[in-house]
Amino acid sequence: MGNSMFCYQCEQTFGGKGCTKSGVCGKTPEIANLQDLLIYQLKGISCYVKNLIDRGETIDKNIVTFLENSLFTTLTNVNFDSNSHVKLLKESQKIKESLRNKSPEGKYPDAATYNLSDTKEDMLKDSVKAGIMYDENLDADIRSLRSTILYGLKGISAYGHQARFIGYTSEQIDQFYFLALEATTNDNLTLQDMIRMTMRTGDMSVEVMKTLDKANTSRYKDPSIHKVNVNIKKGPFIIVSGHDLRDLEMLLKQTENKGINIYTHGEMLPAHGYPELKKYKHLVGNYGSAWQNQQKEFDGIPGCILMTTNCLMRPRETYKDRIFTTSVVGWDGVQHIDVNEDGTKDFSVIINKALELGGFKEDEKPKEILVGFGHKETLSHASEIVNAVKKGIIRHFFLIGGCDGARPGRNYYTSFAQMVPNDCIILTLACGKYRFNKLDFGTIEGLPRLLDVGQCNDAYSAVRIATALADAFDTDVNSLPLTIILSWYEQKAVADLLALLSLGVKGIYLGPSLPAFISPNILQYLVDTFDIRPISTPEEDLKSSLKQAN
Ligand code: SF4
Ligand code: SF3
Repeated sequence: MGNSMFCYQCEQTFGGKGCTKSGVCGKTPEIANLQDLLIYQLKGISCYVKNLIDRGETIDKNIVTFLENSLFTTLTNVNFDSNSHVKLLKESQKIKESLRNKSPEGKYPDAATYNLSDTKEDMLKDSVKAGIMYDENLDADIRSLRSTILYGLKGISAYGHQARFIGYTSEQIDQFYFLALEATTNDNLTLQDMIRMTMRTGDMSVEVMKTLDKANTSRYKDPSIHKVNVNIKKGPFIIVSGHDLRDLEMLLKQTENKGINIYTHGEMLPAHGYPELKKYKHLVGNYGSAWQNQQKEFDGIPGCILMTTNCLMRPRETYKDRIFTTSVVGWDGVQHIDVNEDGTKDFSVIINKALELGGFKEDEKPKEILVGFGHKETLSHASEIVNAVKKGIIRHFFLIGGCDGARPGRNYYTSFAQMVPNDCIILTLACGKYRFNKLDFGTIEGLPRLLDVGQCNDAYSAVRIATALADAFDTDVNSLPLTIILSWYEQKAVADLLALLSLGVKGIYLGPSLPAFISPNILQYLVDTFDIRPISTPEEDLKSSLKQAN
């Protein structure tokens, strides 16, 4: 022990089975094992909290926040710093003890009765029993559903964290974290119970995305069409990556009139569509492409980068002094911006560093793309869209959503988008779009053929759009001329997938590979119940989705 680990939570997992020596993502066995133990602690805490919930007691919000932050910390590409993990582990033990004192006597699972060791070395030894594969006798399908629920919850925690930071929460989700985690330790639950809990995770994923949509659109107003320059401008700059709009807003405020340009990166691109963010003149554009190109694109740049959520990759030495993390994101040796008691953050170290680095020397010729097709904007064109479909001008819609992986040669989604016939509309969301969103897809009836709905959490917007269109055609979402192609990489995409399934959406094309944590029987269940289709080739899948529709 010490050098081994087991993690299979993301799509790039080693050999499509599990990372056992080190993470393909850069996660060391030490971090992986501390994460296992942290999750074990959260499960233990949840057993006590469930008891309190059952007795009608209210949960301390600090415990909810702690649990949400801890779950988010263990999401792929978020935190690689062992000190943050040890700190969270110690905190978890305090919380556990306080809950234990309030709980009735009884039989609790090992995760609840375990007491954290004092040193990191001993914690690492203990972590063996927290491993996913530790109980060799556990039924493979139960293990599969326990993992699916846990990963769905991790995705939910990321969205929940973002919404809470803006001041929006949902009582249902706050409770669900504990109920679901308790279920993953409960040996009395049957396969049927676990399937129900998995679908419930999907319901809660819809609920959290709805809460986050409310948070974002209340604070920053509904997104509307906006052009974004994807080339650079002269001058000092800070690049903001990740999903957290409030971090971006605070940084925009603190950099006003300082001669610093702010660029979005990756999943922050949709920020340009929000009126209350795009109003800042120094939010000048979007930098770089997909997250997996960051090491090359950040190499030696004369400015700073702020990582607000996933996806962080090992920073090269050429920019380690100018990349900063905040919230739950962390990397050993990379400067972290903490949040103050009142929710504010002080970004002056980044600002000073950006000024010192001097920035880009020249303007590049601007190149613009469009963003901002959230539910409100897109549905403001509903009657044109419906008429165009009725007249046969628009034949089909393709929603190409989800995350992009790091593997080179992942051309399926780009090829697919390029092959979509001219009389069809492509909707995009999340970060899977970066390999094709700068291509020109032209227009159809005055509407751009490529409409970007937003971040991965805007799957909620896509659902709103689909439901409204279904209503307009007097049918249901599954009968619309719409095909959903979902690319999954990390656990937010698991939450998104479960959300769509819980809404009864059928016939989703899922790729680039199937999750390693889905057992053959569970896959069969998903195929039988939801007609989930593993992707094949763009040609085949395009043909079958258009055929299906006719
Ligand atoms: Fe492997 Fe993904 Fe886990 Fe990283 S997060 S260790 S790449 S399965
Ligand atoms: Fe992407 Fe990391 Fe999933 Fe919002 S930024 S999604 S992978």
